[in-house]
Amino acid sequence: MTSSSNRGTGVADETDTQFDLADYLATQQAQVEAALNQSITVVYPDKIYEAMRYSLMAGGKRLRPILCLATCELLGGTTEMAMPTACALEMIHTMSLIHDDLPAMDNDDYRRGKPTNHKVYGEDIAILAGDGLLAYAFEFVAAQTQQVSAERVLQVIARLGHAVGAAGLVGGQVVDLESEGKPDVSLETLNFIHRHKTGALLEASVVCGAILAGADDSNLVRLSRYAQDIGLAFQIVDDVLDITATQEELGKTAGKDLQAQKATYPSFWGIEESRRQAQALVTAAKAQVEPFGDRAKPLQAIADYITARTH
Ligand code: GRG
Repeated sequence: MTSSSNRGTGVADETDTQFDLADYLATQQAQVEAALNQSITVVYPDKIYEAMRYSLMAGGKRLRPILCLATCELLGGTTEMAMPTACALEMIHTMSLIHDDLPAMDNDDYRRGKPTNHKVYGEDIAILAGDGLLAYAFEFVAAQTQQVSAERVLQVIARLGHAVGAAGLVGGQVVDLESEGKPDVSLETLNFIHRHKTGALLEASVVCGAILAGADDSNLVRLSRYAQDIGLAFQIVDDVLDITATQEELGKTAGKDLQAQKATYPSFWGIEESRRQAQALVTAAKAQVEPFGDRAKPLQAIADYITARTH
């Protein structure tokens, strides 16, 4: 029987129990860590594989893989179907962090509580470690995905490419670099930067999970809206934390935005209004997935976690 709360999504309610996010995240993180750990082995030339593993296995919340797994499962797919894509998303995210930290970009010394890749391996190897992870991410999806039709795998690969390139992360990073130090960056430009630099991969995480499970168009639209909202909320909270959290909490240099004279959401709205705007986006995101009923609880709890997080 389909309850009134999930009518139209094609997904039936299964549970009505309290959802324990901490437990869910710990379980999913452990599975992702294990899969990532197996994804890359060190062979000749050792240095590049070690550099790739150094950043990939340096911790991190694993939010993108978890979103992918949660969305695939929401629509009746399995962890096995989504894990290669989940790992690829983390490889892409990690490579973007390595390149973002380079002296030519954001120039940072710490990431995930450790010295950045170029501080350990040098700039040349750090660039190549990023390149290696990016290329391997696509190979990994194509070669490792099982129990999913070739057509869906192809759609996932296209979607990932779109999120990474000039229409996504790369485009967002370019506008971010161009805006640095400028006093007149508009809110529209700031939104463009973050919808691309941060939002595109978060959206791809959700959408790829949905594609793997065979989502229809209306569910893809609904889930995509959910992801866009949490993506922007995530960045607003990131900007607030850059001001309010310590380096120990963040695992990276705090106060970086002010130092680099970057336009941020708090610079437009102040801290309290930024928190309010992030909360409003999270509320909207949760409403998008409400029609899925209890099976949307992981996605709703992850949305709440985005505003509650301290790092
Ligand atoms: C993708 C080809 C290619 C090039 C990279 C450098 C660059 C182009 C883009 C920058 C992308 C970037 C670093 C965006 C910031 C996203 C963000 C908010 C990162 C922090 O994410 P968390 O908090 O980090 O999920 P953890 O460490 O928990 O995974």
